[in-house]
Amino acid sequence: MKTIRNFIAGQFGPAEPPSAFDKRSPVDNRVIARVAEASRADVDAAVVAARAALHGPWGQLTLADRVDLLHAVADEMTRRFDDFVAAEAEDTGMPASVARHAFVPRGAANFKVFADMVKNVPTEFFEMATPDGKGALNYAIRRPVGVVGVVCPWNAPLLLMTWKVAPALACGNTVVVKPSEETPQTAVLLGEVMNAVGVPAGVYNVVHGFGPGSTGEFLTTHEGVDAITFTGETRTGAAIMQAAAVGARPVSLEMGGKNAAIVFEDCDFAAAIEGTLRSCFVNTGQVCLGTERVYVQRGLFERFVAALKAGAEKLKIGAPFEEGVGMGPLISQEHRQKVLGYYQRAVDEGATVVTGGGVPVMPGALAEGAWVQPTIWTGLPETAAVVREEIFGPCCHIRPFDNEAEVIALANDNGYGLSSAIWTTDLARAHRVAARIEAGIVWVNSWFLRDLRTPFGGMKQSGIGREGGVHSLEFYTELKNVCVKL
Ligand code: NAD
Ligand code: 6OD
Repeated sequence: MKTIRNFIAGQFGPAEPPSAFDKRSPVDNRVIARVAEASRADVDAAVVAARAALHGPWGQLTLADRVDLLHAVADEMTRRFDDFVAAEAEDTGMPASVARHAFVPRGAANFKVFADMVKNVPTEFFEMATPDGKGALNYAIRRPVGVVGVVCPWNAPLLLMTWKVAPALACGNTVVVKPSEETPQTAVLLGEVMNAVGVPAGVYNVVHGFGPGSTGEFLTTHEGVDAITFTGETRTGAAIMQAAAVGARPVSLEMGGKNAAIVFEDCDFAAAIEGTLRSCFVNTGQVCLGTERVYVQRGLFERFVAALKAGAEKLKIGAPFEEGVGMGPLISQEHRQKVLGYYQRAVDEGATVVTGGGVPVMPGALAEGAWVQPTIWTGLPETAAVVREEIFGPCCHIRPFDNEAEVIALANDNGYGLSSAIWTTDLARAHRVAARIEAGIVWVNSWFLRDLRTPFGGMKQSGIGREGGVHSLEFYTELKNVCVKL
């Protein structure tokens, strides 16, 4: 049985850690690894190592050398592409094609994009008059925030971790990463990459474990952590915000969503179906930006429901490396219980189950995996639990609407505000609706089209702060003004 170890100060922890937990496969529920659980002392050692690197070899590198090293990280990740795909697929059960075409390449791209961005970031400069007539010059410089605690979820582990680690390092910080207990492997592989290309020890550290009373809490309450960046559930984010309040430390929170797709009668029908299918079912619906509420203009409703049903029923459910697989299992048995609980609740609240609603029959050992069927409901009121709450599974509710004002009100009537997709060929309408939707990201005639320079984050209970492009630099640096009297 392999051991997934902590990575502290450039060293991997012992093969037989004093405390460890099982990592099970989502595909068949087998134990695939033992994962070292970091103690408070391990977390302390990681933070001390990160601080030492910040003031030592990492802090002394020129910007150009730092940028070159981060490019080398991306290149080494690309060289070890298959290892990352295998680890990501084994941990999450996602189709290898999703890891291969979307999440792993993005992991490497994050390092290149943010390294290049810090090289080119402009600064402010102001000349000012002074009473003696000689004047003064003001210029702003950016400095790293310090040691950053990075707390990650399990749904796109490498992409979401590097989305934070890459800009943090590019800005000159050092990090202590707490991967999800469900997905420990790619963070450790990244440690191997860091060592291989010569990133100084202590710049990147990984501590495994759980949240409350464990590694997550030890890290976020550690007084040596200068800033915390988190992706995960909204109620976890609230707990982390409280932890960050001690010492008044900055937090960036990327949290849950209950995202709406809005389909107008004048849409490109094929594109709307293809995009909505992806946004509901890719990664088994475990994408924060995914769609769980679909509003379709009445004249198109029946046709749209029938086409989405047909698309969902065509998805091949299977293990990551099976030929043609379109949907994997959920992350765990525990998460499956939660999703199936919502499937039952939908029925209890009077839904019409258009398709799915249960567990697929899987062959052999796969029968033990965390499988669920892609599921579509209609006929529920907006007050129903599956219409209001984030499920994080492969499911959506579809409801008809009559006009623009009505659908804007429906889409906005939710506590979350992460993303939305609008499908229409009327560009004026697209701009009008996009401006009024309460979400941090609005796609028009697409979904999950990502330019890493753009602001990313949620409104309302979906997040605090924006990452992406220069917005990441705002979080990962302190901006200081220098005023020089001439
Ligand atoms: P989660 O909140 O359960 O866990 C996230 C991380 O926080 C894990 O590493 C966990 O161990 C840790 N944690 C839990 N409690 C903690 C505590 N009290 N203190 C410190 N750390 C703690 O989330 P999850 O189930 O891993 O991920 C799914 C959720 O993440 C969904 O709600 C999804 O919408 C959200 N998500 C949001 C985004 C986004 O960008 N907005 C992206 C991906 C996922
Ligand atoms: O593309 C990204 O940068 C990003 N943060 C994606 C989030 C996916 C959520 O599951």
